[in-house]
Amino acid sequence: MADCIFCKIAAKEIPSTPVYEDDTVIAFKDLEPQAPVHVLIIPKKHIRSLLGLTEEDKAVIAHIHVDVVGRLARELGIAEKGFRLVANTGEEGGQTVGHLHFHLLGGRSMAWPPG
Ligand code: DGP
Repeated sequence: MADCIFCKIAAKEIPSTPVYEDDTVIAFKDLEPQAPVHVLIIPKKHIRSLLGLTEEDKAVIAHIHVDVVGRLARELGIAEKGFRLVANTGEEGGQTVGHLHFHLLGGRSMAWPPG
């Protein structure tokens, strides 16, 4: 999608610090980290949010959860103590970038409820 910043990151049109990439997914460091480890995991395909998912997206969403999250958590050293995976959705959910992304946060104790 032309004006989507995360599509541009996936296409390498703007720089990022990738920590994982394959044919359908890229993960990169968040520009405004909220924890010692804070990466964003995105499908390369433009999907506006969790509410934009269709049947054809099941494979990439499963891939992210089954293969990518655990692998990254282990590689980034946050698997043992634990981490948080968040998909802010819509205005009241705190979503500011309209391309589906999962925040993987760790390296400190997380509070609940979130702000
Ligand atoms: P959310 O508020 O859930 O939509 O999260 C968007 C996140 O994206 C926020 O933590 C900051 C991050 N972000 C925004 N623009 C960029 C960018 O150009 N590069 C990187 N690496 N992260 C970005």
